[in-house]
Amino acid sequence: MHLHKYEKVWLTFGMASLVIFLLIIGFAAFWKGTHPQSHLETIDQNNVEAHDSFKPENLGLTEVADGKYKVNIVASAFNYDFGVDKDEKPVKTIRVPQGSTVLFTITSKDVVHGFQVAGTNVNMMVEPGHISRYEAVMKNKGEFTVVCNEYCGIGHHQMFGKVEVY
Ligand SMILES: [Cu+2]
Repeated sequence: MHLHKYEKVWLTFGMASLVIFLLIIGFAAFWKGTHPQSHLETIDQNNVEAHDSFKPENLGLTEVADGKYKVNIVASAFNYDFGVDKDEKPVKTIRVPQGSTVLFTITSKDVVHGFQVAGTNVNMMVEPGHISRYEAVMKNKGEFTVVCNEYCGIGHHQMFGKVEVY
């Protein structure tokens, strides 16, 4: 089989870059122990309440300092648990002022879920046995829908919530 000179050059370049990239990933993962940031913290998925952040009374929105908030959430099929309000009703909307910094901390009790606040930078994979965190500055006013973007079963489309920036 005859290969044109430029074709050979291009093939060699392609193969060589593939090998180089695989070596870099292998080195980072196996020698350096580099993993996605949000996967550093592990948790027992069958006993998430044992972790301070996921105790029922600590779920939902808390103001930690002026303009700084944290939101703790437990995801499960097919619900986001943002805690309960003062009437013991499940919270579905998180309200924060514009410009505030919000740290979202979330874990899953069962299967892989997603946590995306559509229209913002918040977009996490939520894995059982791991804690996912993401801190975001809520720059824009509006109502943002929280959606699960990892197909998690029959009621997947029922997993939602809302973040309201006022
Ligand atoms: Cu889902």
